[in-house]
Amino acid sequence: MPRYVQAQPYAWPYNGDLRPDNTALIVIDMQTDFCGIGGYVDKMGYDIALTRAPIEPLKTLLIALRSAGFCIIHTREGHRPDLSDLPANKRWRSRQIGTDGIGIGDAGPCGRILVRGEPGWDIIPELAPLPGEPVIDKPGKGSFYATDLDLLLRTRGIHNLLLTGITTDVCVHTTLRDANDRGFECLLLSDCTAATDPDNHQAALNMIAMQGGVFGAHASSLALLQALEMQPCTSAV
Ligand code: C5J
Repeated sequence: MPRYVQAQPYAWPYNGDLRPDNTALIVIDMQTDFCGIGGYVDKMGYDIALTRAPIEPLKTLLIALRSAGFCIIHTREGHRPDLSDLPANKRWRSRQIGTDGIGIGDAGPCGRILVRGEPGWDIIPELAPLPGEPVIDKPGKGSFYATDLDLLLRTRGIHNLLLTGITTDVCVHTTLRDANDRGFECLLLSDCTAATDPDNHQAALNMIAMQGGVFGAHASSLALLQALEMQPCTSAV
């Protein structure tokens, strides 16, 4: 039985029962559009050093959890090339930042922003999914909306989710809240997530821990690996 994770505000999960057959790692939207040069976040004028910060901790975490046989699921936010799954509100809102009126679906430095098949939409090479790891293509911020993620998790008997990726305050939090409502125990790994605004990242962590852990818990990836009695290792063996 693994030791408890020293999570805020309480040990997680309540029974300490974290196993490859009941726990999945979800890596959310580690796409060029959110953390690469010329991607959507870069084009909006945010500092991509912030959204790139989870890359190294995630690489280490993936090596450990893959070698232990945990279920790894990746997500990508994006839309069909004909934009038939891009709601008008999402499109016009995305066009409000900057002076060029360019937003989701429009041409940017890495191709059409958040459009499936475009260079900016794909997952960054450093964190590329391995063959057999499911990739959920989602049109929304949440990973459950209009996807088969819930079905995949329940079919595998997953009860616990380790949430990582970007951005903490948007797609990660939307997924966390929805997962919690669906009955999944959620642990967000704080160093494996990031936001375009560090205060929002911290606020997103605070929101998880309020009311005694209303949405779940958060901890560092190191605390998780220690609780699983795994050594952090920076290269695959
Ligand atoms: C955003 C995301 N921020 N992956 N998407 O629009 O958080």
